[in-house]
Amino acid sequence: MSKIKEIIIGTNNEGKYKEICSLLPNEIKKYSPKQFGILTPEEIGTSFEENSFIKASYFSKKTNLICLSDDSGLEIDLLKGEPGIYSSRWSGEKNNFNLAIKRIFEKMNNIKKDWKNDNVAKFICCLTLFWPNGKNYLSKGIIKGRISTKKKGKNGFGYDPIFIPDGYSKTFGEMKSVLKMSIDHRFKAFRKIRKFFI
Ligand code: ITT
Repeated sequence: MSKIKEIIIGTNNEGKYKEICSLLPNEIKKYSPKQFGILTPEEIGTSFEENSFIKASYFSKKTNLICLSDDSGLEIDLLKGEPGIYSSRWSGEKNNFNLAIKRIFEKMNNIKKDWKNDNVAKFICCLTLFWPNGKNYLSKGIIKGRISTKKKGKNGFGYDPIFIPDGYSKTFGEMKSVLKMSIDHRFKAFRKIRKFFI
């Protein structure tokens, strides 16, 4: 198997782009959709797998490059899995995560008064590698944890300030990014496709 030497990282989310870049070996040439002026396609799938595949095949076909795409999100048990595949859409057109987090707190408070010590959540990431000849490979990673009652920390992006992974007392937003990136859903999904790069 010949190892991948150049790739388009199929995301327009800066936080995800940075994480994926640091998971990939330094020597691989990395492109972003921004460099080609390509927007993310509409995510019309009904699962992380479908949306991840939609993005990878789209960016690969547009650029004739191998694409690695990411579809991810936060599932909260108390909210029956919401926001799930709509995690990005909950932040609105302007990617306002203060708004998305407020909505989460409101919904959780409405369902249960004291959810502080008793709530379960997980981050999910589905990565798709798509080659211009149509070959593709999907891999999924999950990290379990709980929702913090307050936003904490300024590191990371998106829902990081409210997610506390199992085994830790800090949110992803309070953790050093190298620690988050060595345990999270994206890292777990990446482990299974590392062989294509190294
Ligand atoms: P692309 O489709 O262009 O990749 P997006 O932001 O729309 O960008 P998704 O559809 O996969 O990406 O949405 C996933 C959302 O879930 C994303 O907006 C993040 O805010 C959130 N999310 C995913 N992984 C996260 C992480 O590691 N930390 C915090 N939030 C995360």
